[in-house]
Amino acid sequence: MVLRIPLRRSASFTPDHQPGVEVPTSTPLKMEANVVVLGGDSVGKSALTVRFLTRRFIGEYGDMEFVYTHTLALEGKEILFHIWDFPCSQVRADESSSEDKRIQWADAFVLVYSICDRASFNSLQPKVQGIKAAKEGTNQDKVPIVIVGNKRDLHHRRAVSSEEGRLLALSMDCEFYEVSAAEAYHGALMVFHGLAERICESKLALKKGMGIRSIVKSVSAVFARKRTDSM
Ligand SMILES: Nc1nc2c(ncn2[C@@H]2O[C@H](COP(=O)(O)OP(=O)(O)OP(=O)(O)O)[C@@H](O)[C@H]2O)c(=O)[nH]1
Ligand SMILES: [Mg+2]
Repeated sequence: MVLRIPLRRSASFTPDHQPGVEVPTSTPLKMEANVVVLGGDSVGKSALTVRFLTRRFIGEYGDMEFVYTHTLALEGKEILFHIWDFPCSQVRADESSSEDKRIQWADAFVLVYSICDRASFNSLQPKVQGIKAAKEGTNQDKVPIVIVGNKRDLHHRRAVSSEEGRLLALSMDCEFYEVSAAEAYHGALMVFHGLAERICESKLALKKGMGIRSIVKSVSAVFARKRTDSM
């Protein structure tokens, strides 16, 4: 079931949950994550999102902005995605801080380029750097990011090789997929599956980090107590 919620410009960007946190329900393996789909003009952000949600390719998507809600089952876990898809034209029209607000809102990112559009590919590296810089110092050191080369069916117009896409993702510690939203559902499913796995990994790393931090804290407290006792 897909829920469509058109956003108003004045919508609050404040996240209503902690990043990738388990939802406290009777089923403990439920998680929730805010996902933003970013990328250049007409690279297929909406096509990819709608393909994942409905399994369909409609062809034209207009320039509406939506937050979709969708649940994905993954190896005994359920991930509730809130997926924010907005047209590239709006990023240009809005004040420059709007993309920063979307980045703050998100726990995970899908970055799309078109394999026929080199400029859309070139724009991704600074975007990944911007996301990582924005999340630095938060409890989200390992940000789940998937890079997607879309329009794979248009191989006669290819301007970016698969190897370049793969290398970029590798160098930025991101997941990589090359897909055709127009041709198949499977690619879109793989993208969000891969993202869900990254979200789980990031959550695990966060738990481990918190575990180590609390051990260090207790050991430091013991030593501090010993020092005061011996004074
Ligand atoms: N051949 C082909 N066309 C695609 C594919 N994905 C999207 N398109 C087409 O590319 C155009 C743009 O797709 P959108 O999904 O609207 O692109 P977008 O990135 O959401 O664009 P904005 O929201 O305007 O920034 C549409 O005409 C789609 O039909 C694909 O995999 N293959
Ligand atoms: Mg769109």
